Amino acid sequence: MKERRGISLQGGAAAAGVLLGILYDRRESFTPLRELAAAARCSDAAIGEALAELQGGGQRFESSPAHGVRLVSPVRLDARLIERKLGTRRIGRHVICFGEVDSTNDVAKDSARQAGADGLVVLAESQRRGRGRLGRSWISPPGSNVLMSVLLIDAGSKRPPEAVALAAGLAAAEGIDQITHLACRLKWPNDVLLDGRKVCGVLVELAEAAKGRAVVVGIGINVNSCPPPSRLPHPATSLARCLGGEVERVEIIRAILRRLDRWVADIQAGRVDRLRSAWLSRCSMLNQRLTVACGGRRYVGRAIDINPLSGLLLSGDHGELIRLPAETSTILG
Ligand code: BT5
Repeated sequence: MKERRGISLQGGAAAAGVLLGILYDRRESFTPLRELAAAARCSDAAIGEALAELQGGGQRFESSPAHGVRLVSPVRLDARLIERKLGTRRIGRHVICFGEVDSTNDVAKDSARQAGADGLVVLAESQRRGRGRLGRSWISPPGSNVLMSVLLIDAGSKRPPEAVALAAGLAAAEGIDQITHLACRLKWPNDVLLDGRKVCGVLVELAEAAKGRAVVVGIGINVNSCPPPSRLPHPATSLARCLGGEVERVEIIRAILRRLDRWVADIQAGRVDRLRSAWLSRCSMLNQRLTVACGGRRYVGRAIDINPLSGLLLSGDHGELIRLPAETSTILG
């Protein structure tokens, strides 16, 4: 490390994270290399090394001899961009981004026994075996969407994963709305909808931690693309389709992690009332007549309550109360 006028000059490797943040903030326009070196407080040579490191990690740049360089959108996900200005207490203390994995939920599960893994966030540009609930698959074209898992380790906690699943769907809806100004709705148990079409799904699974139990919260969001209708039984949409243009993922991910951090803290403290009312304010299912599949059977009735801890409560045709758990229920209509 060299010193110039009292400012510490960073070497190429250390500068890459700083440089990435600067280029991300200025991604709308080109920045001359000289200006980048001054902003990143490093030498011109270190800028060259840092750009090469970022390119090796999959970032793409556009460069012009007259105007400098800029990042090409959508920016490849990088832990340094997600962690920057995150400001959460628990979630996102560690972030890892992969090119391709089988499933981000599997990576998070495999990390559950490691010390200090609580709050880990795993992201991938694509999944070979992305999954939904009950053996279904999650399909996502590579390099364009959010495929994310959050690991929560709670020694001895009796907290039901259902509450975390509702919190994750709500956090996704809130984070998307905050950044895009769209208006996401929620469909019990785990779908986020835009214009009545699925834009995001949540899969919560349990894992063994070194002490007690871990919960893995998987969130898949169609940001810039969604699977073709021929591959899905129900219509889906993407944020880009709703907004009419390509969308960056970094701010959306950060906004979701912040909301999830808050809701998980509430659940941890045994406060689920606010979660319940915020969730219900985005859901139009109460008082509707629903058909629900659960455990190989079909149930029909009017939805009279949705509770983060106990699930959906239906009033059957003969006045009987039917309680259905989030984990194993699917709304058929
Ligand atoms: C879900 O299950 O919606 C949970 C999806 C969770 C995906 C994330 S991605 C990161 C993490 N790692 C994983 O491996 N999974 C999680 P479910 O309610 O069972 O819905 C699955 C159904 O949604 C499928 O059977 C398809 O019909 C449909 N589907 C699949 N891909 C979709 C997509 N991209 N958009 C909309 N619908 C989709």
